[in-house]
Amino acid sequence: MSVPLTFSPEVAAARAQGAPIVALESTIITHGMPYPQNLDTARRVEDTVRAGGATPATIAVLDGALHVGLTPAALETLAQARDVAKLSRADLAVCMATGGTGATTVAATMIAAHLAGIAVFATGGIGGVHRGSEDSFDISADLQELAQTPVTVVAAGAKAILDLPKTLEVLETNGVPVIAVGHDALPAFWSRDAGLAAPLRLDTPAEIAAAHRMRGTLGLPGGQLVANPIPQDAEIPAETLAPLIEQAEAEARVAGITGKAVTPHLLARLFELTEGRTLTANIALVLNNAALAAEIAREIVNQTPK
Ligand code: PSU
Ligand code: MN
Repeated sequence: MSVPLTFSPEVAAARAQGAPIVALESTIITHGMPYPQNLDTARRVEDTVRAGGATPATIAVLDGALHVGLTPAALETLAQARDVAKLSRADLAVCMATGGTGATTVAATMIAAHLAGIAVFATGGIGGVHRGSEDSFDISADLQELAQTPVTVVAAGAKAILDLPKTLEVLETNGVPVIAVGHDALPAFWSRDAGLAAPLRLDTPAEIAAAHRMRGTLGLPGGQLVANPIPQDAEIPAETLAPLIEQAEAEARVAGITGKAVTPHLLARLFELTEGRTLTANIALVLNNAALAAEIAREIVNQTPK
């Protein structure tokens, strides 16, 4: 049985030509940003990929079908939908088998991208090891996915709401290269510098593409995490955010919020506590990542012998 993927006309055309494609996730649309900024951002991210010479493929499950590339109408419907499921590796098959609708996280988007032969994926920030994980065991399935699925994920580092040193340790244990772009420090989503050294540094899309291809040549499973610092004029310094993150975390603990609800809850609370500054920064960094991902996707196509 072949894998049931539904391609948008734009993505189908790019595949037929062997043109560069960039996968995009949909949880950031349904659970990461409020309407209407989510729809506006999703469209601008797609346009940024196109302006960079690649084709955007936003991924989601609609009525049981795994879509790779959404039509403008489907994107709009998803951005306005309520109670959409948040799909990670564990949930994807159940949602499809039961005709459900759901947004894909980094993990589920990587699975779909790989099935569709897409090498590069742009997002905001990956999930990771949550603070207090020694008690909650809350470690995002995104980390396991990076260990096993060969897709290069461009993010602005890991979200500052996470335990970043532990997140780096888990990635290292699982053989995932964490590559900061043009920068020695690990970027922390809303801030350019997490106060930690990045394990690896590369300075050009061509080098990142070559490293992606070399992993394939070596037969190594898993992808790469490309940590692209937020543009300077959009960043919120880590010191400004630290006390607000502590507050949001403490409130979530008291309210008994656990599991998949944690990340969306913290993002929404930080939006309130910063009067929208985290959202403005989030939009800027996603656009920045989409532009870099398009360049990497083009390099991979250029470097691959015909
Ligand atoms: N990046 C954002 N906002 C988000 C996410 C990423 O800017 O909402 C989503 C991604 O889909 C990521 C998920 O995979 O949060 C992680 O969720 P969890 O910690 O439950 O694994
Ligand atoms: Mn989690």
